Amino acid sequence: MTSDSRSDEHAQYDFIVVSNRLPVDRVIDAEGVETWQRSPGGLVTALEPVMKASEGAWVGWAGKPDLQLAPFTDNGTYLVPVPLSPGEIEQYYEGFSNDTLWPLYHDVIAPPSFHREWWDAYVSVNQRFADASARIAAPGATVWVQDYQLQLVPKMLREQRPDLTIGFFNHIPFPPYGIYAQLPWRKQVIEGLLGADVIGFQRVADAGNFSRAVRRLFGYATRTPEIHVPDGPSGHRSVIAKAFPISIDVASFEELARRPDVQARAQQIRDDLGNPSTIMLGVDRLDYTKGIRHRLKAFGELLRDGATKPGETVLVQVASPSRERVAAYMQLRDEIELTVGRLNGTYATISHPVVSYLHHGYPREEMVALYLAADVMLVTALRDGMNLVAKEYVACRHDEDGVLLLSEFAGAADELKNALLVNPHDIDGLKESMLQAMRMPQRERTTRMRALRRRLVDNDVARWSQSFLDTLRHANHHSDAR
Ligand code: GDG
Repeated sequence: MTSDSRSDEHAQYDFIVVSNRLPVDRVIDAEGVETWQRSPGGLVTALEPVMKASEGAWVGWAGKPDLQLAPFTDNGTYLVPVPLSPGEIEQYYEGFSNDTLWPLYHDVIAPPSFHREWWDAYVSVNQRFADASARIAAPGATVWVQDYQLQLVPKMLREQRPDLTIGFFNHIPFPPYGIYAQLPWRKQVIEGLLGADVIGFQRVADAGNFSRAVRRLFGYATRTPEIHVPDGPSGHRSVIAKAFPISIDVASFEELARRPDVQARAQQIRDDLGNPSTIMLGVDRLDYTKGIRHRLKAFGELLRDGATKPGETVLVQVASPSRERVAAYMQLRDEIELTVGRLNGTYATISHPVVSYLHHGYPREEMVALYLAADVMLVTALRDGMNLVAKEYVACRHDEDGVLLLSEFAGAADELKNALLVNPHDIDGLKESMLQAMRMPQRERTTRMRALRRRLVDNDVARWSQSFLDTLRHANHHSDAR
């Protein structure tokens, strides 16, 4: 999709989404002409119907440093690029967002770095996003802010525009107080979030952690899901903190999985791997939260023990490149690639690798073909807000076959109870579950997959955005009535 037209500078919108990244990527074609391509992310798909119905606007960074771009309309949505300098990308994005908040919110699996200059950049970039949103919001508009990079925006917006209805959704976990309390700016972040009318989380436990942090740090009264925030000399506002588990566009994944060319590709993948009895698959951004090392360790031990052998089982691991300028990610890549090299060096034969490791991003069709080719899907995250890969695997398996092995530390485990739930820290347990998955009788595979699919179909991404926005609408009426 390319940009349609430039729009006028004084346009005002009733519905605005604010996220770190705009839903489009800038591409320069062979003739050097600049166009915009819709990024394939879940959020874009989730909000597409809502954006279309409301002729909404989207505020976000265009993904390249120092781009000063005028707002433009793309496919019916008004896009407002927020510029970031190279220094801000380093301090606000790679620094505070991805090296302070990300590890802190994922149970300090990696040590978070706390730097005051990074915080200063986070504050000033959040202010820029808030200002850009306030400028284009019509009186009484609804603004939906997304994710941990922008936690201060709700309060900043409310200060400028008390007429707005403000929602916030946190895509990653919210940690227990004992961990959250490490953050030197713990009070400012919570004050930032409490500027919203509704704060959405992935799991009930995340919403609970947030409400507890509010009680501990501010002593505000809470009555689940409401938090009473003092407002004005004697009154208070009520803020809702509640779980809205995100999902995927189930029908579009299933449609791809039914396409004959995608099915042929799945067969081709199986053939190319030498038609082993079991193909195990991992699909993750290369991130230390995803438990890739744990899964490699367990698989390596199964090979060492002789519980499975090359030619019989192969592990395909797609590790898509991510945050490559952050030190912890460079180190993780080295460790994983060393481990994969050792496993193949020790156990593979010329005709049979034991791990097929792919450090690439792939088109969605190829991902779906991989899901169809995989007998066992490994989702072993040490901590994960939701994990959409688990849901995508289930959506693709219209043949009601395949086994999902799912970490209980991924948000998806709250819903996908018919998966084989695992504690990835327990390597023996992980090995047993892998073997159980490899040997599971057809009938049990079908019973489990059928139940998983029922659950997923009931709760797809349209339902997620609808229920969040319904709650937001209702929350606002509630305050009006006071
Ligand atoms: C955050 C939270 C939460 C991956 N590699 C390729 C590719 N992907 C796609 C997957 C999936 C998405 O990226 C990853 O989503 P996850 O949910 O698994 O994980 P995060 O990126 O960490 O997302 C997470 C999510 O936000 C939503 O709220 O669930 O907990 O951490 O859709 O398929 N897609 C393509 N090629 C790849 O190589 N096309």
